[in-house]
Amino acid sequence: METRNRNVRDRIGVTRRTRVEHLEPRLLFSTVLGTFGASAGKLVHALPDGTKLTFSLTAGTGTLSQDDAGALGVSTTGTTPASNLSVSVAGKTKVAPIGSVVADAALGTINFAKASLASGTLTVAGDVKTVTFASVTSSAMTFNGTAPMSLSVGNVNDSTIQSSAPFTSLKCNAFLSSSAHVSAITAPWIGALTCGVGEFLADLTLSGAGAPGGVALKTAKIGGDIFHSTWSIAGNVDSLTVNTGFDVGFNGDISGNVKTLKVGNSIDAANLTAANFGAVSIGNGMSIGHLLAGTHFGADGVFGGGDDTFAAGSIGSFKVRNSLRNKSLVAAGLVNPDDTFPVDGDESLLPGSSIGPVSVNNTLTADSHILASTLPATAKIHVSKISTASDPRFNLV
Ligand SMILES: [Ca+2]
Repeated sequence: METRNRNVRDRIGVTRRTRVEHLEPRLLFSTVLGTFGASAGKLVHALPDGTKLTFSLTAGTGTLSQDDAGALGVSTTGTTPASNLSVSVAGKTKVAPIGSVVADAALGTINFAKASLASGTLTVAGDVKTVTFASVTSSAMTFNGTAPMSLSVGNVNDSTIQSSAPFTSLKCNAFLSSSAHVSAITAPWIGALTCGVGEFLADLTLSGAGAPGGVALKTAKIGGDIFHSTWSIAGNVDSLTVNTGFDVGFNGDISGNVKTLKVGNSIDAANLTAANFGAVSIGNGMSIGHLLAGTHFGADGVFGGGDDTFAAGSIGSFKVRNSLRNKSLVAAGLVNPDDTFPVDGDESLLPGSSIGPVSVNNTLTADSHILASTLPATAKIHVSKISTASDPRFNLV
């Protein structure tokens, strides 16, 4: 093994210097290990370490196969919305890797809480009510139904979830991505998006199609940091709670209104826009952060780039427990013709835009701005009430 690894490294070294080697696409042959289901009963499969996997399906027929690389695949046929597909795991291996799950019709549940989808695919042709995995790594999940469903995916890494069905609930512990825009979630709408303590690095695209009351994201509770990702949400967001914050490389464009935005730590080198914000509170502060009401980021989905559009907007209230620093900008109804920041004198403020009560517990640096055509007469900065009309930080340069 030592020798082989060294050879691989040597070969990579040579390849980098001399040429790009094109590998033949590898065809994996798969062997059927057995069937399970309503008439076939349960199927027990032993992993090389003796761990027993027991597959069951309550209506329809399942087939377990293994490709020549050793990856297990599950396919089902003849299922109905009452079909429950599950695997139990007993032995040394606590979470069994599964390479693929393919259902050619609707299912009730896929209970793979003791399995990980690993370097593979999951495809459900029809509706499915509940899907549970312990983890998902380097995989693509595709849901082709239309009925609302719930999905729990544990720890996710470098994976995509593409769904024509909305999620009443989408839960993860972490949603990582080894580089920007590898992990992604695409769906019509999400009722409750919950990500535990881990980072949430997936691009998030919600079309808002069929969203009840136009609410594309009802509640989001994200424990860890959010960065190097793009959110594009067509519709309203009721409650967006981010325990850590938005960080470098994040752009979020929400076409509708955000009722409540709570950021536990900070908005740093990140950009978030919505038609209107209600109450905004930030536990720490903002640094090179942009929070904009009325702006939309255009076709590129990101702040700037010459394609942003500007409309009137409002921020109900804005509260920061620490400081706004490093050219941070909080604005409602800002027009920025050259679409470049920081504010440099060509901007204007659309009438009918407003920011409500403002409170910054520590510092609002001279290079940071809070801007709207209508501002409260005074704002609380540190221990003082300052007049917004005469303070350059509340006025265009
Ligand atoms: Ca843009």
